[in-house]
Amino acid sequence: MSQNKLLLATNNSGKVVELRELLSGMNLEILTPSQINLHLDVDENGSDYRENAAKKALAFAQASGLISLADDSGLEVEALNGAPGLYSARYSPKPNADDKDRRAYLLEKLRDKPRPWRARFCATIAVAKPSGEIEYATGECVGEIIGEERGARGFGYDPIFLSPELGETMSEITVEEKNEISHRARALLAAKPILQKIFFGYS
Ligand code: ITT
Repeated sequence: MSQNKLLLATNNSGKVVELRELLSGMNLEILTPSQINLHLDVDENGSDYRENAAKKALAFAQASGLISLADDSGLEVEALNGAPGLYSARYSPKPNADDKDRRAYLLEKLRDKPRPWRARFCATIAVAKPSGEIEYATGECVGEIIGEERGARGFGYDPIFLSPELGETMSEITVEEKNEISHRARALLAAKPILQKIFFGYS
């Protein structure tokens, strides 16, 4: 039934893997933009995660006619006064930089700073209806940046983000383990009542 379709308003395949797993068991049909042939690149020019998440969720909801869930997230490093934060996906002077370039740039910025390099991941989830209604949920995950890459899973800054609880980086653990502790998992947990209310009329 079309009422149970939820579009993931993201072009990041790492987020899709995690969100699919987090939403499994909710009796929703999860769709990605590529599955419905929707190619949208939203200008993330908001002044905080909430504004950017809203822009993405709304743009995808209005373009598709489907209820859409966006995640805007970032890594905040204490010694860099919260950078890269909102600019996490664009944090490199190199044109066409990839995740590895951004990790290298972050480590270069941190090299002379005293350790430990405390950091946190933040996520804001926005759920938008095509009519324009938007609801939000947030989550955080505290950890530490380490000076060398460890592990091969995940995406973004995962190989250099150590979870002190686990003693492993976010790239050394499985998706299921990351989904126990991550900022995105916590935001999604807080978003579940919103989805339940929208799709099934209860929370
Ligand atoms: P969409 O906007 O299409 O969802 P994006 O990658 O551009 O994809 P954001 O604008 O929210 O997403 O940027 C978030 C960036 O923060 C992301 O590209 C990573 O560099 C970093 N990040 C966020 N969550 C992360 C996680 O769980 N693990 C590692 N890095 C993460």
